[in-house]
Amino acid sequence: MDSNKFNYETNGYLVVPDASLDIEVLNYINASITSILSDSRKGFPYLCFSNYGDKNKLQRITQVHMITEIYSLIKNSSIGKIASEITNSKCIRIWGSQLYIKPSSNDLSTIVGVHNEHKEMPYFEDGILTVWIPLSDVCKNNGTLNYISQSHTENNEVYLRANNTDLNKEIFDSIEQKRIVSVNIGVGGLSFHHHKLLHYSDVNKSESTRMAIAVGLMTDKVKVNTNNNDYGYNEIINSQFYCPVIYGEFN
Ligand SMILES: O=C(O)CCC(=O)C(=O)O
Ligand SMILES: [Fe+2]
Repeated sequence: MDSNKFNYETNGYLVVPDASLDIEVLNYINASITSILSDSRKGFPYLCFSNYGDKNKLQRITQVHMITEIYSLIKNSSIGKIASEITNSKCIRIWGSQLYIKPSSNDLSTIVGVHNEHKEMPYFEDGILTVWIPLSDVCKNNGTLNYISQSHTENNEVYLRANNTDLNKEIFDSIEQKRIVSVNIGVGGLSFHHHKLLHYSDVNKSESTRMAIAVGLMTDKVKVNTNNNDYGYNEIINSQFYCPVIYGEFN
C-alpha cells in the first residue's frame, strides 16, 4: 500500500511538507487578508464572520474557499490528488472551509479546544476529511495544530462533552503525552486529518498572528445523515458552485 495512505489510515493524519502550494500566493494572502476579506465580503455575502477584528479572541471566517484567490490556491496544488490517493476516491470536492485567525495572546479564548469534525458536523457520517493549510511557518510556539494520533479509531464520545473553548483538562489527563503530535511545517506545507481524529490548537506565544485555512473535503464515498442538523448543507451538497470539484469528475 502507498505509504501516505497507510500513514493516514493508521494515524488519522498525514503531514505533507510540500504540496505544490504557490508560496507567493500564500504570502500574499497572509499579508493582505484584511483587504481580500473586505473585497470578497461585498461580492460574496455568504462569508460568515465570527469575532472578526477582535484581537483578544480566536477569529473565524467560514466559506473562504469561495474567494477566488483561495479557491485557485487549493485547486492549483496537489491537495486534490493526495486526498484522492489517501482515501481511494476518484473525485474530491470541497464541502466547506474556515479561516482561523489566532492573534498573539495568552487569552484562553484564542484556543481551539479538543474536537473532531465528526462531532461538529454529524450530518456527514462518513467519507470526509480536512486539509489544514497554514499561511505562515507553524510550530508549537505559535499555536499550531495538534493531533491525538490514532484517536480516529477509538470511541471518543467521552472526550467530546466539553465545549470548544477550553483545552478540556479531562481529555488531557487521560491521554498519553507521546500521542500528541504537533504539526511543525514551513509555509507551503499542509496536513490532512480524518473527520474522527481529535485535534486542538493552543495559544499563540509568538509576536505575530497565526492564520490557517481548514478546508473540508468530500470523497466519492461521502455518506450523509439527514436526521442530524445539516446547517443548510443538504441544499448545496450537489452544487458545483458552493461545493466545487478540485480533483476528478463529479457526476
Ligand atoms: O487552525 C486551528 O486552530 C484549528 C483548525 C481545525 O480545527 C481544523 O483544521 O479542523
Ligand atoms: Fe477541526
